Amino acid sequence: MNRIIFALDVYDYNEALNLSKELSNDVFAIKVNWPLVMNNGISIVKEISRYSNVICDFKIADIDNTNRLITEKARENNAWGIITHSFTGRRSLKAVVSAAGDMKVFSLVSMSQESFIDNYTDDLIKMSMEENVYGLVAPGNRIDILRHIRSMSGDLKIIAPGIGAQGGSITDAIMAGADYVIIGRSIYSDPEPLKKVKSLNEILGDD
Ligand code: O7M
Repeated sequence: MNRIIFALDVYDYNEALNLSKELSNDVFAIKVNWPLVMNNGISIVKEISRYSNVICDFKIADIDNTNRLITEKARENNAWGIITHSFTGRRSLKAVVSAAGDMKVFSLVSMSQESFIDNYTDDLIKMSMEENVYGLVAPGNRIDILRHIRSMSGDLKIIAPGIGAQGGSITDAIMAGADYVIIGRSIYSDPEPLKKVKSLNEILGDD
């Protein structure tokens, strides 16, 4: 089982495709964020989906109708999952879940940096569970918060950024309850990204 979600935060088309092909067998999913989509268009999601599960990290944070329009575009382009904010409230979250169809919806309930969202994390978890999301985004570098979120979130999958470049430890995050860790710079800035992924998988005891 692979527990790494690779954060493909690059601009360049060829670099993105080459990294996707190279790493796809050794990661659980590839997370695509605005920098890549802004430079290449949404169709890059479909292209990468030929190699790996793709999670569209669009951190959707708008009214219900706009959330629906964004979610539909990710779905049309074969995304496996989509990440949405939840602080915008139930109506907005419902719109994402309903437009997502078979796509997995991950709701962000706490960030890897301190933010005002920290004041509402418990409410956001409860609402996300009531709205039947598939998983939550929780900080892998703020271990007490991650542990608390794990304790409140039942069977929901937790995906956790903040490992490596932001100071978090991959083993601490998994021990605190993350199902998957999101890792970007520590992999794509390494001179040998595949070797790096394999060594992280070894630390986790994953092949
Ligand atoms: O490993 P890094 O620090 O290079 O990359 C971390 C990735 O996780 C990067 O794509 C961020 O946008 C994302 N992320 C955070 O770093 N912190 C958060 O609180 C939330 C996310 C995220 O993935 O949200 C879904």
